[in-house]
Amino acid sequence: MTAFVLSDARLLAASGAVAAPGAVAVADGSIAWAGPQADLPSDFARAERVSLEGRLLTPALIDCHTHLVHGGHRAREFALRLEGASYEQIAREGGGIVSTVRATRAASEDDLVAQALPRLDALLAEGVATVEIKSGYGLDVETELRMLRAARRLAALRPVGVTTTFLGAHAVPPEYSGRAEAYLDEVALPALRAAHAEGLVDAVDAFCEGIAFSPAQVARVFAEARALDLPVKLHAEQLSNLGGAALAARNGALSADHLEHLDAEGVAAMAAAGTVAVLLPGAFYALRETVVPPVAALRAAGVPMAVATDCNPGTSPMTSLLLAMNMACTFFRLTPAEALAGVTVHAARALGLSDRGAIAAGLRADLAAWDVGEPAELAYRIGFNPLHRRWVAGSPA
Ligand code: DI6
Ligand code: FE
Repeated sequence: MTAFVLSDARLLAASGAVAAPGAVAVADGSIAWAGPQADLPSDFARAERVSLEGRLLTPALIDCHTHLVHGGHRAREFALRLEGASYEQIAREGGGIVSTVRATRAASEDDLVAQALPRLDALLAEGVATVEIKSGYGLDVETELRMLRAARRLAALRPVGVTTTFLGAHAVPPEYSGRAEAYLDEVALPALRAAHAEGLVDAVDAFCEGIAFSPAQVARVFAEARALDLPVKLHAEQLSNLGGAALAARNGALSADHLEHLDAEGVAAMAAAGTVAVLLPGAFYALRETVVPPVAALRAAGVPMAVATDCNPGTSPMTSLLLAMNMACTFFRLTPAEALAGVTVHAARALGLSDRGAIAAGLRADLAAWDVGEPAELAYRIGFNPLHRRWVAGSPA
């Protein structure tokens, strides 16, 4: 057994309380014990010690909603939006998602990996140890699979856990314009089956919106996911209210994401199903939205809230999960403690991962030590990275 003890930490317990001095014993990549240092079991008395000299120790962060793998960028569209064009207008005129689809189809798997790596490195530098990555910029069978293969390769190139999400129902590509059903039948659903057969899919997502797929079309994607025994999640209520979150909840979704236009019925359905609300303040900010997700209602109903970057080239070109935490507090009125839970324990749940997201015996030793005194400092600062060190499955990274 290779064991070591991280000692002299300010230890963020699962309850949100801070034990100081606290210690964590790590054995074979997992947390063997965590608690007040004075209570460290004698079995670990002779293990190697690494003093954290009073630093805050939290679970490593989890970015539970990204489109990290994609070709190109959309800086020109950014400029157009600043001149007054709306996101929906640009999408209807053949820009938006479709322009990233062109760049992604033109990219080889190596290109996609090379373009994604700097974005991944930016996340890891801030203490992230698990990243969810979606497909959805291929919109043809071959490119959807290529994106997912690139995502899997990233996990082999860096110390990070990657979960993949199939998002073939992200947009209707130009060659199927006005024929969303045919696109599902001929491309998205066959691509999902092929990707699943290759072991490339951990979950299935869709974009439920007027400019994307209707609830009835999303239901078809969910039915296919269920047939393959894959969990589902949904981009819901981002730009309008189509009842997507309730549909997701009825399908036992892990999460419903965005939720700016979520209504009381959607909140109740999510609470009843235990579906996590993934808040994406980067997209809210970049689109200069004014309607905020109903955070008070979600909180009152006991819906777990996660926070993620939504890193994507169109609506959230953001690679800082700490900034997403800050924005979730400032724009959406999360407390700093809720923001931290949103990128740890609730983010793990949004991915269906029960082996990480907290500091507790038996979980993966994915840990982050910070040069801060109290947890609230992580969400409070803007554009400052206080990470001291990260451990992924017990290895310093
Ligand atoms: N909602 C979003 O904010 C992104 N995808 C989605 O379903 C936007 C993707 C893009 O504009 O490229
Ligand atoms: Fe997204």
